[in-house]
Parts: sequence; C-alpha cells; structure tokens
Amino acid sequence: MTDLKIKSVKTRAVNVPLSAPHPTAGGTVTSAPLVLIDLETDGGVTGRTYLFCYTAFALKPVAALVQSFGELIAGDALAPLEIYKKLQGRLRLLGPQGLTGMAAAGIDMAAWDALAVANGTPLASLLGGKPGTVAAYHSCGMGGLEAAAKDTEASLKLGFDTIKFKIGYGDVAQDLAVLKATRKAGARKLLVDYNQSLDVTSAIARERVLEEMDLVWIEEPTTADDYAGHATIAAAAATPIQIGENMWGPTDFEKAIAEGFTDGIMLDVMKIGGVTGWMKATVLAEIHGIRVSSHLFPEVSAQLLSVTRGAQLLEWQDWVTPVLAEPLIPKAGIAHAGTAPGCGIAWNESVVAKCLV
Ligand code: SMN
Ligand code: MG
Repeated sequence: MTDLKIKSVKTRAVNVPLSAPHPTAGGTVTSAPLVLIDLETDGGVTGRTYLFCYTAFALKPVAALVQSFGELIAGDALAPLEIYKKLQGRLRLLGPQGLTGMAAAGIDMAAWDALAVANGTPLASLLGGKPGTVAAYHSCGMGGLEAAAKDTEASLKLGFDTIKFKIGYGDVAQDLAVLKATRKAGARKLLVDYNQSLDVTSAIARERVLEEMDLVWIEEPTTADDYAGHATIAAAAATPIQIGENMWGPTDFEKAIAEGFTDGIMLDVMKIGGVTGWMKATVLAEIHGIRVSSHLFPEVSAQLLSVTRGAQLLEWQDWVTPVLAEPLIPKAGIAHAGTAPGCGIAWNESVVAKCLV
C-alpha cells in the first residue's frame, strides 16, 4: 500500500504521574507530559507516536503546533521524506528548533509508523533491516545515598546490569560516595549524567576523580550546545563523554563533529528530527565511527537502533509505560525491538482517559 493520503492528525495531551519523582542537576521531573498523536490516512491505517514535553506548560502549544502541521499536510501522500521536506521548508524563517521541531518530529514519527503499518512490517524492516536486540540501561535520578542503593536494587530486580545515575552534587566527593553506594548495592556497569551542570574546568577535575569507578560514560558534563567544551573535556578524559539528547536536528550533530567531538552520542528521536532526522544523523555517526545510543522513546528507538551501525545502548525507564498497550520492557537487560507492524504503539485507553489534560 503506497498510495495512501493523510486524512487528519489527532492529538491528545496527557500528564502521566511518575511512580517516583526524578531529580536531576537540571531540575526534577515529576510527571511525563506527553502529546499523543494519531495520524489517520484515507485507507484506514493510523500511525501513532508520542512527544515528551518535559514540562506540562509545553503540552498545549506543542499539541496545537502538531494540529496545525496536520492541517498543512492533509491530503498529501503518506511519504515521510516529502512531508519532512515540506515542514522543514515551512519552518525556514521561524526556525526548526524547540517546540516547532518537536511538533514536526511528531508528524514525522507518526507518518513513518503509518507507512510501516500500511506495509504490514515493523519500522526496522521498512527501513531495510529487521527488528533486533540492543543492550538497555535503567535510568535513575539524583536522590542521594539512600535512593542510590534503593534504585540499584530495583534496577537489578528488573534485570538490568547497566544503570545510569544523575549526579552533580555539591562536590565530587558526594558524587563519588553515591557511586560507591551503588557499587556496594551490586551495580556493575555504571553511567552518570551531569545534566549540563559543570563548567569545562570543573568537569575535567571531577572526571579525574571519577576515573576509579570505570564508568561506561559521563553524560552532558557541561552546557549541551558547548560542543567545543565537550570536545575539550573528552580530550582530557579517560572516561568516554556522551552528548546528544539536546541536539536539534542532524546539523547540530554536524556542528559537534566540526568542533572535534567524536565520543559517543545518545540521540533523542524527537529532538533530532524524528525517524528522518535520526537516519540523517546516523549516517554522520557511521562515517565518523561514533557509537550511537538512544534517549527516551524506547519503542521507536529500538526499531532505529536495529538499523543503526555502532548501536550501543538503549535508555529505559517506565515513564510512558502506563499509557501504552504494549510497552517495550527489556528482558534481562536486553531490549527486543517489537515485531508488530510499525513501532508497536497503541494506547492503553483507560489510562489515557485518566491522564487527559
Ligand atoms: C533526562 C531525560 C528526561 C528528563 C530529564 C532528564 C536525561 C536523561 O538527561 O538522559 O535521561
Ligand atoms: Mg541525559
């Protein structure tokens, strides 16, 4: 089925409570504010995806933008690359970052999902590969010593042997103490995330101290778009440095490479520009031999990591699980990309109804 046309795009804003607040050095996440998207075609096929809005006050404007884009593409062919080109063209003067970029990515992800569903294949197969497996890690917050031990035990119980903790406490001695507590509680492979809280000089100094922990990576030690700063930290560090969740489109990644950053990246499928943006960014990653991990969005990320050369790790937490009928849940620390058509996104309508904004 390749002659489908876009009929309409429906959005619903939901605010999903988290099982526990998620503190980071950049602020505490207390809920998952999501815009759910249903892109309907004239052939009865629906493409589905969601956008993660970080904060509830972004829900309504993002939903309204998705709605407007839906009106702009009504009647167009279900051809995601054409739709991407059209929306990027319309954003030339306004700019494709921030809320506009999120909304455009939502349309892109839903269009790719619809096309895969129309063809009866998982997204990975539509892209020329097949749904595979990728190691996953459990993402935990910054709740101090006690929470670190508890979160470790909970993560191990869920089958993860790789765990990420948000750090950036008052001094590096506290960072180290928390990491030692997680090791004592049984954590084996550890990642840390500073959520942009350090300057370049103190990031280099803290990394030196943390080297004894043999970390898998240190994420966003300094301001996200300071690519030269991250390249400087990476050059001085024995630990791999990880950035990427705040790259707005493949051109941001291109800028990071131009500034000399070639350690690992974790792409956020929404901020990088949807499935289309991911595919463009990962061409760059492959050319430059850069490992690729994912940020949030486990269902679609598992499909995309299945077709990504140098795929390293999938980030997982249970934030969106309640609104999904078939959420991706890693088994023994391994994420299996879904084999249902599309990305396997369907709504758990009774939970959605309770969380509607
Ligand atoms: C993160 C993601 C979502 C909300 C807050 C923080 C984070 C991560 O930086 O890497 O998980
Ligand atoms: Mg992060």
